[in-house]
Order: sequence, then structure tokens, then C-alpha cells
Amino acid sequence: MFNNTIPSIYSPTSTQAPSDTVAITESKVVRKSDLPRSRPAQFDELPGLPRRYIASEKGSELCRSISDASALSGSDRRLVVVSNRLIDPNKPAAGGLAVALGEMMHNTDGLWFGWSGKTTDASQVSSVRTESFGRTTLAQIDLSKKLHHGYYEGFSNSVLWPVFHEKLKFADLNPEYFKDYETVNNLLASKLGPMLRENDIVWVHDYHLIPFAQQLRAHGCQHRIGFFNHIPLPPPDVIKQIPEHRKLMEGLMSYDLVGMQRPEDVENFRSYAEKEGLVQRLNERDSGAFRRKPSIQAFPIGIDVESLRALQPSSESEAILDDIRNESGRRKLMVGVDRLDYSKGIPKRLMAFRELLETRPDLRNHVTLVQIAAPTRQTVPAYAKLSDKTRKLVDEINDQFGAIDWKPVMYFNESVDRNALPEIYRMSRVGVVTPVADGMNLVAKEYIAAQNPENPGVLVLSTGAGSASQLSDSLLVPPKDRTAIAKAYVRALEMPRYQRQDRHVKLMRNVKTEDLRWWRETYLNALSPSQASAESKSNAIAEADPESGPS
Ligand code: ADQ
Repeated sequence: MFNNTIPSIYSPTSTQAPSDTVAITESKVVRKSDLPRSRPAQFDELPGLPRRYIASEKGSELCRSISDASALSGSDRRLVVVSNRLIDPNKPAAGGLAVALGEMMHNTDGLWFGWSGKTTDASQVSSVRTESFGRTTLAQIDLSKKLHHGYYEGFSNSVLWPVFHEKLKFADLNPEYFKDYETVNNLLASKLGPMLRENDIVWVHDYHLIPFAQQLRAHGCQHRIGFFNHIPLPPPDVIKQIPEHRKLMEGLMSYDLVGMQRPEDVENFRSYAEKEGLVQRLNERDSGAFRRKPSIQAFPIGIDVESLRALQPSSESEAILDDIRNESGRRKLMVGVDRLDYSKGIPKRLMAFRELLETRPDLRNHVTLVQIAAPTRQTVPAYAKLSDKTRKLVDEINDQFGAIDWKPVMYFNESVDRNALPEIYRMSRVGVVTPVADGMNLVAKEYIAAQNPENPGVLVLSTGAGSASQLSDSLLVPPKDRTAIAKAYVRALEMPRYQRQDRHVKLMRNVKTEDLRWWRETYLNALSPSQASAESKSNAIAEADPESGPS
């Protein structure tokens, strides 16, 4: 369980990274040797970045702004989380963000703000509705159908999602989408501003809300504001496929801290900023209201191992569990659990399974692939197509190889109750996680955490997953290589127990150490006001002695 407060913020040891780390606060996080190319920068190392924190000079009194970050040392500090969707207190959490933030917010004195999940016909903006969720207040607004379409289905999920996952063929670069995206960010910021208290720390999540801090700053807010990008950030040439990329990426400069999943994402941002002269452009415009000194660092997200292992299936998942239990008594199981999203590589995974059955007839009738695929974003055309394609592949494989008493692919096109997942993972000899691109992928970590250490299963993981560098003791495969994936399936199915145990011990070490709490604490430590005062002190020294400043 999480602590009731935000312990990281109060930690006296939270300020400086050891010298062999690039970022974050603990040496185990990101070692230089893990890095792909040259050292990913904290953003304050870029030439031309203003050395001093520049406070807002403009802005209305919409926000109760603060002028001195070091004043944030009182005990009345609240964590304000902003995300597109909030948790539904009446439903089990599904989806990476809800799972990652749900329990933390339940036990934290905070405010969680975002879209309600409801659209209206009215052009007028709804008022903010609040309800309690443990110790947190959930605050939500409805959006008009038109605005929501451009912001969510449009720019967020038909531009940013495909481009950031390097699936450009699914991008729809309609210029109207960006306008609605900006409007919604502005609208949300204008609603949150008056609710902020002096000592609040604001943590904004994900690609739907990149310009959010810029909009809050325009209203005069000077709070510490952090951003965490849950999905990959691609190389500059790919980002530049978005017509509005300059405006978009400038939005990140209004945060105090920008968190990414992997060092590669940090490197891509640094490289983009350098190539595009991002810092210089902002300096030339002398836009004091928006200029900050953002730090950009990698914080790979983890899971709460104990909470996951403690989950017990409820009666509502008995039917699906009985089917899978029955199958596991007869054959070896392989399992995939995903949202039905083109980034997750589900068709290639199925094709690799077909290749396995073609090339290893002896395994027919001895292995079953359980694929659980939750419908998602069904109003975006690319998702409806994927849904048809996946169903067709499943049917083809079952028609080609199935027998009276064997269905090679058990396909559940639904979101399964989270409580049932650990048992499903544990029953499966192979966990199959093969995204083409994925910020992190929590299913990979959940699969490891749920295993019985005496007789663990094997994780087949694609290098497209952000978790691949942490989980390098899994069987790593290239996401687009069907034959390599099929071979890894065979290796996993035939791996002797001692090897499975050996790999599992190593994988578990990482999953347990770099867990959800560690992610949250390292992030909030870096965002904490004490970090701000450390930064501002080091700037003061740098300015007094030009020789000691960043080059
Ligand atoms: P997602 O793309 O949603 O998250 P992922 O990290 O795999 O992907 O998280 C999915 C969560 O939802 C897991 O906890 C999983 O158990 C659950 N889930 C998935 N499919 C399910 C199903 N069919 N039924 C029930 N539960 C299901 C985004 C990024 C990821 C990043 C997370 C967190 O795309 O790369 O890891 O945010 O940062």
C-alpha cells in the first residue's frame, strides 16, 4: 500500500543525482551504459537555455500564484493530478494510467482533474462536478461533442498516438484537430486554475495534455508543474511529420519537469530541441510568461507487485476463468492481454503462432494461445479495422488447425476483470507481449510478478516495449519478425524449469525494485520544491562564477 502522504516531497535526500547517472535521483535508474547514444541531457544543459527561473510577468489573477518556490514547504501541500480521464470509482481500473494512479490517489490528499467521459450537445461548457475518491477529490467537466471529437479522436488519437508510435499510415493530419486540442487544453486549464491552492504541486499526464502548463501559465500560475509522457517520443524527423510540431513541442517548455519512460525518449527530445533551436526561439521571443527551465528525465513506470499478487478473482470472472482453467489442465497455455490497439502487435503475434503450428506439427493440440483484447477507441476508424483483422486471423487459425476438442486460439474480445488477471498469467507457461512500439507496457511486468517462483512461465517480449531494457532476461524478439517470434515461442514452451527459474529470479528483482512506488517517488522528488531551490541555488552560483556554469 502507498503511504498516506507524498513522502518523496519531504525526503531530504531527493536533490542530486549521483555522478554516474544521467537523470533521476538514484543510481540504479538510468546508467550511462544503458544509453543508446551520447548522454541524454537534462534540458538545462542545452545552450541558450535561460539560467535563471523566469517568473511569470503576465497573466490574470485566475490562479493564486506564488512567487517563491521555496515557500512550498508547508504540510498543506496537495498533489493535483491532471489527466484526460479519471478513474471511475464504481468500476475496476483498466488501462495503464488508471491502474498506475488509482491507488496512489485514493490514499493521497489531492485533487484529480480531467474530462468526465461525457459529451454534451451544448456549446456551453459545463461546470466542474466533484466527488470523493478516498482522500482525493475527483473534479471533472463534460465537453461538447464537437470539441471532444477534435481533441480526443482527432489530435490525440489520430495524430499524436500514431505518430508517436511511428505508425504514420494511421495518422490523419486534419488541421482542425489541433485547434480543438488547444481549445480543450485552454478550457481545462481555465477551470483548474481557480481550484488551485498556493502550495499545490501539479502533475499532468500524457499526450492529450501537452500544452496544459502553457495554458495554466498564461493564466498566471507559477506552481511547480510536471508532465509525464506515458507513450514513446519518436526521433525528430518523425515528430516533424506533425504540421503543428513547433507549437506542440514548445508547450513542453512551460513545465518544470518533463518525465519520459525511456532514456531514448529523453534523447529524442534533446535532439529535437537542438535541431529546432527550441530554446533560442523561445529566448528571442522573450516570452517571460512561458519560459521555464524544464528538466527532462527518464522515469520508467513500474507496478505494485504486492497489490497485484493479492488480487482474488470475483464471481463475475468465474466463467472466463473456468474456461481457461479447463484448458490449462489439458494443454500448455500462452497468454496475451492487451487493449486492442495497433501499437500492441497483436496480428503479428497471431501470425507467429500460426507459423509455430505450421512448422511444428508435433505441438498441435498441445498448446493454446489465450488472447484477451479489450476494445478501445472504437470511434477511430483504424481501431475498427484492427478489430476486424484480428477476428479474421483468429478464425483462420482456428479453422486451419482446430480439432473437435481443440481451439488453438481462445479469443476474448473484452476487458477482463483485473482481479482475474494474476491467475490467468500464472496458468500460462508463456506470456506474450509483442508491441511494435509501447511507452513501457505494464502487462509484461504483471506477468512476471504473478508467476509461481517454483514453476514460473517465460516472458516473450518485443524490443518495441519500453520495458525491454529493464526486462532483458525475458526472451527478447524484434516486433516485426514473425519467424523470430515463432522461434521464441518454441524456446519458451520447451525451456527447462531450472532456466525458467533463473530468468524469473532476475526479472523479479527488477520488477520489485523499480516498482510503482519507486516511479512515483523518484518523479515527485524531482518535481518537489526542494529540488527547485537546489536548482535555483546552483544557478545563482553559476551566474556569480561564469566559469562554473553549464557550457
Ligand atoms: P496502455 O497502452 O493501456 O498504457 P499497458 O502498459 O499495457 O498499456 O497497461 C495496460 C493495463 O491495463 C495493464 O494494467 C493491464 O493489466 C490492463 N489491461 C490491458 N488489457 C486488458 C484487458 N483486456 N482486460 C483487463 N485489463 C487489461 C499506457 C502506455 C503504456 C504504459 C502505460 C503506463 O501505452 O506503454 O506502460 O500507459 O504508463
